[in-house]
Amino acid sequence: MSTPFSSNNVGGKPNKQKLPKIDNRIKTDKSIVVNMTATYGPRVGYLKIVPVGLGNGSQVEDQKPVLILNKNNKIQNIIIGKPGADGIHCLGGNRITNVFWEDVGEDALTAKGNESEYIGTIEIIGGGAWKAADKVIQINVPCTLKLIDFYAEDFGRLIRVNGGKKFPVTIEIIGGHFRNGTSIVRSDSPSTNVTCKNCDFVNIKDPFILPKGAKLKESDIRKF
Ligand code: ADA
Ligand code: CA
Ligand code: CA
Repeated sequence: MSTPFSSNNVGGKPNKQKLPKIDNRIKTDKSIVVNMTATYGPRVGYLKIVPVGLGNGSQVEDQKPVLILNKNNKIQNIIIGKPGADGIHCLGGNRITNVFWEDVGEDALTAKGNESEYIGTIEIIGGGAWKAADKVIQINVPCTLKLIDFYAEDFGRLIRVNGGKKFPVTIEIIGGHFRNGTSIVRSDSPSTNVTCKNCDFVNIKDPFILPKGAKLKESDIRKF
C-alpha cells in the first residue's frame, strides 16, 4: 500500500504538505451516489470534483454531500474542491483511498445511517484535509473508523462523535500528520474506544476530549 504522505518524520520537524496535482476536473450540481462493485475514481492521477449549488461550505447544517458512498463502496484518488458542501457521506463498509479536501465545507466526511445499527468499518487510507472551520470527520452512527496515514491542517475537531450521543464507536488512527487543530477526537460517548499510534501532532491544543469510561491508547505520538 502506498500513500503520498509518510507519517515517519523521524528526526526533525515534520513538513507541511500540499494537495497533489490535479489531472482532471468536473463540476457537479447533484450529489454523486456511488453504488458499484468497482472502485470509483481514477486508478492513476487525481480527479477533482467541484460542488456547485450543494451548499456554500459554511457552518450551516443540511448542506448536500458531494458524494454518497453506499454500503461497501470504495473511492480513490479524488479531490473534493471548494466550497466542499457536506463532503462525503458513508453508509458503512467503505474504503476511501487518497482522497483530499482542499477546503473542507460544513464537514469533510460523515458516517451515516441508523443510530441503533452498527454500520461496519470505514477505512480512510492516505489523503488529507485543509481548512476545516470545525470538524473534519463526523461520526453519527456506531462504526469502526480507521484513519491511516492521513494529513490534516487547520481544523477544529479532526474526529467528532455526534454531540451528546452515547453509541459505541471504535477509532483507530495509525500514522498521520495533524497540524494546527483544536483536537483529534472529541466524543461524549463513554463507549468510545480510541487507539492512536505513530502520529505527528503539530500545534494541537487538546488532542483527546473524552468522557469517563471511554478508552484511549496512545503510542509513538510526536508532539511539536
Ligand atoms: C451537528 C448536528 C448534528 C449533525 C451533524 C452533522 O453536529 O448537531 O445533528 O447534523 O452536525 O452531521 O453535520
Ligand atoms: Ca455539522
Ligand atoms: Ca455535516
